This record gives sequence, structure tokens and C-alpha cells, in this order.
Amino acid sequence: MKMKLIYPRWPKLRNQPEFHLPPHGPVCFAATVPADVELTFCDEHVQKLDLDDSPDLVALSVMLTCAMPRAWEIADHYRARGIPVIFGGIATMLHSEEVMQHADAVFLGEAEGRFAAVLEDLKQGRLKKVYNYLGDFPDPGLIGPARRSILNRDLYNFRGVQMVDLVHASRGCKFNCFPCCTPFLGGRRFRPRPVGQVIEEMAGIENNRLFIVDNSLAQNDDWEKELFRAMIPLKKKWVSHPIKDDDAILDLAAEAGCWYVYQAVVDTSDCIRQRVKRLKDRGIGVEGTIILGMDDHDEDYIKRLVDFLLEIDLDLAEFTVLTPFPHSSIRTDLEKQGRILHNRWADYTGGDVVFKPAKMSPDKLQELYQYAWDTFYKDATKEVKMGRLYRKVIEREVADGTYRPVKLVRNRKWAQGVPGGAA
Ligand code: B12
Ligand code: SF4
Repeated sequence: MKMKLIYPRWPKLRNQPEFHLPPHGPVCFAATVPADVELTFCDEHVQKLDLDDSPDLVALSVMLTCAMPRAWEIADHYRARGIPVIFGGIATMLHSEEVMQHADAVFLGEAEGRFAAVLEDLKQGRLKKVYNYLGDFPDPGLIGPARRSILNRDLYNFRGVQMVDLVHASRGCKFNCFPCCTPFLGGRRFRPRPVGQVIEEMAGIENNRLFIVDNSLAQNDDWEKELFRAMIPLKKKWVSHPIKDDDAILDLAAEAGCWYVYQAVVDTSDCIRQRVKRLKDRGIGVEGTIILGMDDHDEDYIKRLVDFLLEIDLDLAEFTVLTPFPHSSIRTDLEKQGRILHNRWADYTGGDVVFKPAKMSPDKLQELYQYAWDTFYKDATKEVKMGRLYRKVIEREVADGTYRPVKLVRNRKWAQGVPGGAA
């Protein structure tokens, strides 16, 4: 049986450099596909999608809301040719009702231990419209290792620099932050994978640079310490979402190769200043994630916030505007208040204002969003600041003997037919 897995493209934030990380959901899903299935994969961000082929099944893995319209376009195309289409992934769970209009089957939830039965249904001609496992989570011991062999590695280098490989050590999140869909998707329970299996998976990844994409590693102190201790001998260098702001844990993280972390900057408090300092004192870089357009944000506040980010010397900053994604509590609130401007999902990028802010017009917020990017990167572009972070990691790799220069593959993108890749 021939199955074609597609990761439809989504627009990067306008101000981000044009590089692409390898996808994560699709490689985790691919690990649940039985070995006798002839599986091919297309990541539309870096590969040209051939729409003329005729697989037995098309599987769409959709992560972001803004990728949905493109996913529907692809699905409609194959279905018009009589080829069945199944949808899965994060955005599928968030938009399940709409997805049904474009799919033969919709898979909601995590796929470990479950996908073989779906294929059996297809073979027997009894494919169901919906496979709903939302809230019914598989045993974390069934997760991974991800099937990274489906990726074309050469396509994920940027200007000759080896990017990161994605891996995860847990699912779920016990917190419940108002702009986030994770409580709906993964439940409000922290679900760690067995540390031994995570370490085995990390050790098996050839790349020395990892992005640990867990929602938050700061959910259980003992588990976090156990994980970091076990990672020390691997000598990997890694990026992650937040880690616990605790001296002993930060020391262990640094020793385990923590390279930089994403840290939400929600205000200009001393608490944030000290947290960033504690990370930087240990040689850990910080990329701030900053959401603009909260109800207490006016023009002065946003300008002061940007000054603060420069003052605390963040290595990188990623600005987004508050976005009412489906199944987030902010959407429920803004809906009640009649403040959502439209549901054109392709514009739900995080970089386009789609709601009425409390203290300014939508246009003003859009202008201040651009102001924030321009001001933070005035003295050095994002490429330059990222280059500095990469220089740090290369120095550390050279020092501990793990540095491996990337081999340059010339005109690879052009060979794949990606527009603009011939330079
Ligand atoms: C990692 C991550 C990223 C990475 C993505 C890297 C990559 N290349 O994949 C990075 C950091 C780049 C990123 C960026 C952004 N992200 Co993000 N991210 C996540 C995160 C934390 C984890 C995703 C993940 O890998 N999960 C683990 C995998 C294994 O799970 P999975 O994809 O669900 O796959 C499983 C199943 O769904 C199933 N499955 C998957 N595909 C298929 C296909 C089929 C056919 C089937 C049957 C099953 C199936 O099998 C898998 C195994 O069980 C999620 C939060 C979350 N917990 O979901 C947010 C999340 C997806 N991100 C979100 C957002 C908002 C963003 C940003 C817009 C803003 C920001 N700054 O965070 C930017 C994108 C900006 C842009 N437009 O360029 C939102 C999505 C909102 C939305 N509705 O669009 C989420 C949900 C977090 C939140 N705030 O609520 N993100
Ligand atoms: S924003 Fe992060 S910490 Fe908060 S609920 Fe979402 S995943 Fe958890």
C-alpha cells in the first residue's frame, strides 16, 4: 500500500529569516505507520509537491491554523481524483468540524498504537469519518523514536549551518495560560516519557544540535533533574521552551548542554530581569517570546517593553500579536465581547491583527508590531544575532570535540524545483 504524507506549507512570520526547521509532528506520526506501508513524505516548505501522483492514501499532517486553507486545497485536489484523504495533527484537532468537509477521515488525538487499525479499516473498505481519541492519551512508553529517515536532511541547513533536530521528552502541560490551545490538545496533565527511552532516542540522532520541543520542561523538578543528569554524557547542545528557574536545575541544564531557551517576557518586572540574568550568567542564551496587544497594552507600554528587552540584552526576540486561536480561552473571551474581526484562517499567523485591541485600533497594533521588530533588530538583524548564538555553540562544540562542519549541497533547492532556490 502506498501512502503519501504531506506537511502543507504555512507562512512564516514576515520578519523571520527564511530557514526551516525539520517538522516534528509528521516524523512522530510516521513512527506509528506499519513498516509494510510504502511511505513517502513531502514537506511543502522545502520541497515541491507533486500533485499528479496516485497514492492509495494521502495523509495530511497540519500543525498551524494558518496552514489549514492550503491543506484543504491539497485535499480537495486529491479527492476530486478519487484518492482518499485522512487528516491529523494539531490544527486538525482545533478545526475538526471544518476539516470534515475536506476529508474522508479525520484523526483526532495522538496516533501511537492506533494507526494500524485505521489502515486496516481502509483495506476492509470501512474507513470511518472520525477517529476521536481526544483526551484519551496513549501510554508515553509507546512514543518514539521518531522516524526521521523520511526527511531529506540536506534541505534543513541554512547558509551552510546545521540546524537543530527536533525531539520531545514529554507531552501535556499542567499550566493553563490564556492564549494557548495546549490544555485542549494535550490535556492538563504532565505526561513524561520514560527518561531512558528519551536518552536512547537523543543518542541515536546524528545531529549534535537539538530542539527539545516539550511545551514546558518546568513541570516536575525531580523528572527535570533526572533528564538533565542523564543528558550530560551525550554532549548534545540544545534549545528548549522554558526550564525551571531554580539554581540547581539551571546548573544541571547548563552542564547538560543547554544552548538557549525560549522565555516569555510578559512585563518589565525585576522578576523577568533576574530570570534572564540567571540564565545568561550560566552561558545560556535567551530568546524572548513577546505577545503584543494584551488588554493593558497601549502605545507607551509596548515602546517601553521593547526598550526593556534591549536593556536586559536578550539574544533574540520573537514578537507576535495576540491571536484568538480556536479552543484557547482568549478566543472564548474575545468572542463574548464581539472583538474578533474575522475567521480568515490564513491570516491567523501570529503576525496579523485579527481582533480589536482594548487600547488602540487594529491598525495601530499592526504598526507597533512592526515597530517592535524594527527597533529590537535595529543595530543587528535577526540573522546577525542568530549568527552570534551559532558562533557560541560552535565554540562549545570545538572545545568538547563534538563539532562537525556541514557539507554544502549546492543548488539543491533548485534541483528540487523550489522557486528562488537557484542562487
Ligand atoms: C514545537 C512547536 C513549535 C515549533 C515548530 C517546529 C516544527 N518544525 O515542528 C516552533 C517553535 C517553530 C513553533 C512556532 C510557532 N508556533 Co508552535 N508549537 C509547538 C508545540 C510546542 C509542539 C508541537 C509538537 O511538536 N508536538 C508534538 C507532536 C508529536 O504532536 P503532534 O504534532 O500533535 O503529532 C501527533 C498527532 O497529532 C498525530 N499526527 C500528526 N500528524 C498526523 C497526520 C495524520 C494523518 C494522523 C492520522 C495523525 C497525525 O501523530 C503525532 C504523534 O501522536 C505546540 C504545542 C503543542 N503541544 O501542540 C505549539 C503550537 C502548535 N504552536 C503554536 C503557535 C501559535 C506558534 C507560532 C504561531 C507562535 C509562536 N511564537 O509560538 C509560531 C509559528 C510562527 C510562524 N507562523 O512562523 C500554537 C498553534 C496555534 C494555531 N492554532 O495555529 C500551538 C498549539 C501552541 C499554542 N500557543 O497554543 N511551534
Ligand atoms: S503557554 Fe506554555 S506553559 Fe502555558 S499552557 Fe501553553 S504550553 Fe503550557
